Amino acid sequence: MSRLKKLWRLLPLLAVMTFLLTGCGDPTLSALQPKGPVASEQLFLMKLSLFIMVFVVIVVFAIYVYVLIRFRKREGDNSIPKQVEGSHVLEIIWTVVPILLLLVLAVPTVSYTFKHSTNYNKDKAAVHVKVTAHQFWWQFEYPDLGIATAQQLVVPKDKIIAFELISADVSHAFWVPSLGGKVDTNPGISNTLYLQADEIATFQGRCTELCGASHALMNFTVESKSQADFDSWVAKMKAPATVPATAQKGEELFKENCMSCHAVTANGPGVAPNLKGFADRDTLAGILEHTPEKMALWIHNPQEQKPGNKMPAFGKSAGGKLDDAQINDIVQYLQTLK
Ligand code: HEC
Ligand SMILES: [Cu+2]
Repeated sequence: MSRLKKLWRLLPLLAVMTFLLTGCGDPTLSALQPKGPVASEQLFLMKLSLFIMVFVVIVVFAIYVYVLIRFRKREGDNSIPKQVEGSHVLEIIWTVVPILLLLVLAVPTVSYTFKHSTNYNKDKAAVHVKVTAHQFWWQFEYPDLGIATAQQLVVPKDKIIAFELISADVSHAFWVPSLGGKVDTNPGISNTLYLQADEIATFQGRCTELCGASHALMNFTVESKSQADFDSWVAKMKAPATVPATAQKGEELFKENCMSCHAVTANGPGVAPNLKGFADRDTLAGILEHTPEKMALWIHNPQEQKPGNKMPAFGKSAGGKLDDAQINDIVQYLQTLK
């Protein structure tokens, strides 16, 4: 078989690899497509170390191949090659070159590490957000603004967002690949982090510490807005909700069944996601589509959607006490929570 034909047989493998590797680039969930200064600087460090490593591999292999060919044993040649043991010149070269490469790597790495751990939590110009991780949802409080939301963090573009991160139960980790990070959230110890978004967009976030049955479903989103849109979002969160007459039956049922955990005011107690502004969110529980059908499915039996979460089932067939009509009334009410 000709060499070309053999190579040809590798084509399907190459095609599969291309598909797999190009799949790594969801632009809302990729550290390789940074959308803010912290993520860009972290990507720069990744590239720098990668380039240095590739450079070393290429140089070492080139010398290796050259020496193999140039100094190979030729037929009839029985002479002993020149001995270089203890050569000062060689030893200095292979000591100094790695030291220089490590310095090139170390100086920006150390300086960015210190820069990225700057604590902006006392900075008046930054937006302060207290993140509390729960099995399996994220609570975002804005202590200076007196509001709280869940699953969908809203931030103004081009502003430093100073986070204080903590966990209400086990260890989790907070990561928004497009903006930078990540950092652990631990019970009893608060960590800090700052991020900034350069674009008006929605980014995805993940929990990156195995924290229980639904760890892989503990997703959240980050929505960056212009300062004006952010301000009007804050005003909306603070404004009291108006419930239209069509949703009053749902409101009654909500007060009876859900109010013990969920708030619908600017700021909630934090046992469960604050549902003020819920109607304007893009996701439900961080993982489901924000549609009336999925809301009914969630209320019917949240355990089916997110095993092990702390919300009980309400649907009659799942052991709860609400029938489908009642659940639909509640869903109608939820959709008015602007
Ligand atoms: C025992 C406390 C508790 C009660 C009672 C409760 N929930 Fe929940 N609910 C939770 C918790 C905890 C979560 C977060 C689940 C997760 O994602 O891990 C949640 C999540 C939700 C979400 C998704 C919120 C988001 O940010 O996307 C909705 C919607 C919701 N509940 C509606 C209701 C409704 C409607 C009722 C009443 C019929 C209700 N809940 C009763 C604890 C409760
Ligand atoms: Cu987690």
